Amino acid sequence: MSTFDLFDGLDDRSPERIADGAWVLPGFALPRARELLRAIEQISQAAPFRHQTTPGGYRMSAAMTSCGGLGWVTDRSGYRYSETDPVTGLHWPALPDAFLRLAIEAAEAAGYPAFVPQGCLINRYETGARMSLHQDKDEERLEAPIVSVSLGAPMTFLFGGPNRTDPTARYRLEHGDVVVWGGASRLFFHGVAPLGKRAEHPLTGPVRYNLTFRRVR
Ligand code: MD6
Ligand code: FE
Repeated sequence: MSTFDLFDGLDDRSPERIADGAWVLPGFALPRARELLRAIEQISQAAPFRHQTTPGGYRMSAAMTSCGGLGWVTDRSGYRYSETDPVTGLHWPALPDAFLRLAIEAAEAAGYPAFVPQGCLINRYETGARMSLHQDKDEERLEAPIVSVSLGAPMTFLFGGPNRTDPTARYRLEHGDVVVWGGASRLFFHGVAPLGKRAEHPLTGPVRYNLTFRRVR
């Protein structure tokens, strides 16, 4: 039996390999989705969502917070990982057990059996919010994959190649979908299109959350 047999009965879409080392796992997080949303609510009480500023001075349209040992922050001085939340001055809230188990299981299902995340960045998108094409390269451990979990309203994910100008494929990511990627495509450009005016989900209304689990150091 392969790990993918665990998907039976959860979702009629099959795992899809979108590049060398990169997989979309439809519905992989569905069994834990409510628990994950409750945990996001709790985390955001201790470490509130905020719109960060890029080094170039732009306010990001996605609101962010983090949990675990390291959170991702940006301001006029650059992008980096930080052990503490610059808004509260405190350590980030702990990585909930449900987060940790999901990240490890999803990585394993995608062929990364040794993944243990060091932190989780939480993005919150409201209508019109987006994430322009970028690479995730602030991590020192590029051999580790990134595990990305979508919750709430559906959104269009853009997945390109090693160069910014490479053509991008579009994937609709729904509540409970997980994307895992590393290996040869670890530094591929990607982003999300603006959250649509009518995009919504019964559990979150017109809001999408994205969790990305990372190994940083
Ligand atoms: C998002 N995701 O889905 C934005 N980065 O809201 C990312 O930027 C991302 O999904 C690295 C790996 C997986 C991702
Ligand atoms: Fe990214």
